[in-house]
Amino acid sequence: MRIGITCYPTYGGSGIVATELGLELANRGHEVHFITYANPIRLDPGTPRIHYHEVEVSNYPLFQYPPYCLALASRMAEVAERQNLDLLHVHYAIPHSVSAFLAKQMIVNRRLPFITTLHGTDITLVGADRSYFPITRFSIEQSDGITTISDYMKQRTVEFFGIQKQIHVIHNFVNCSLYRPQPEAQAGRRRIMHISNFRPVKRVQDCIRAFAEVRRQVDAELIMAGDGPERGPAEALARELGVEEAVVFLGKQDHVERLIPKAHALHLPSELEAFGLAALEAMACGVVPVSTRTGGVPDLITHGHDGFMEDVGDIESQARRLTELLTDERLRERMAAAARQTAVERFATELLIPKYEALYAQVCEEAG
Ligand code: GMT
Repeated sequence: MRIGITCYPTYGGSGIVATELGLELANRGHEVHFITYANPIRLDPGTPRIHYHEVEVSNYPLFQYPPYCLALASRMAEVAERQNLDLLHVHYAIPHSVSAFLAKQMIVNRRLPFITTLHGTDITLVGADRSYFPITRFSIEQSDGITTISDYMKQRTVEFFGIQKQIHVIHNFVNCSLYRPQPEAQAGRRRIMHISNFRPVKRVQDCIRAFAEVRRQVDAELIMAGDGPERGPAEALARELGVEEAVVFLGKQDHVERLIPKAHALHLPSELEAFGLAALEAMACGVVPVSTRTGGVPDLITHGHDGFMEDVGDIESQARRLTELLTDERLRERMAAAARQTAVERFATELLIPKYEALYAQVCEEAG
């Protein structure tokens, strides 16, 4: 098939999933056209059957806000015509599904179906905002196919937006050949890792507070990968709690599959996670996640078996779990093996990409 994919190309889980999906589809022989404002991260130029079409947004003195949504719609329609795309698949509802809807209307001589994948904050935060609620609901309803990444997200979308159409749950996936355990990388000090875009919803300061508790018993280090508005306050807190020597802020990272296997535990203390892709990537690497019991995380983690889930803000319990993992080698090894097994048996790319392919075939057939 010839598939157009649109996502937020910079750092963020939805863009990562969209990019990995495009790469996997291309591996399986499909022709994939990314239509975005920048080359997606994790996408190496020159990958066979992958094409990138940049959306240029020109400014004009009248525009206080340049209309990216319209430039994107124009580019989608143009690429769809020129490349004879079978469908568009947009990730993150706003504004991508609105642009796809417009592009579909612009194609006159045939039908161009589009699929919207809902990832999290597009529903829980942005879409819930009064100014975006009606257009979000409209564009989801107009989609020819709707998918989301966890049962929680499906329920939330139905309850909050009253969507009548079928919503397919296709969980996030991981390439288990790329993300794999590397015991030799774990040499040296005990290591906790956090990976996120450092937005308030990630509660990164809880990582620092829990780590300060862990440090009372274990000579561990904390690796903070990613960047965003909460990085400064987290750095200040590390200084305030006297643990700054043991906390490393790496900034944005492109190849987390090389980084994660170095850790002995992953800490994800988010307020809300629609799924928790970083936890899945860690599990595939045999790194046990300590997360919060929130949103779609229970779709992924079985508490006490392949990871731990504690209440949001319960730093004491989170620190206790992290300490257990760093000090009890048999527990860590048992849970690491179970985490890897969960990733391989339930969330491997080979299991989940065919679900997208089946949906593509279905919406194209329905479009005639
Ligand atoms: O918050 C992020 O990590 C970014 C955000 C996004 O939409 O780009 O991620 C969401 O999508 C990921 C991939 O499907 C999910 O694994 C994350 O749980 C979800 N984030 C939130 O719900 C906060």
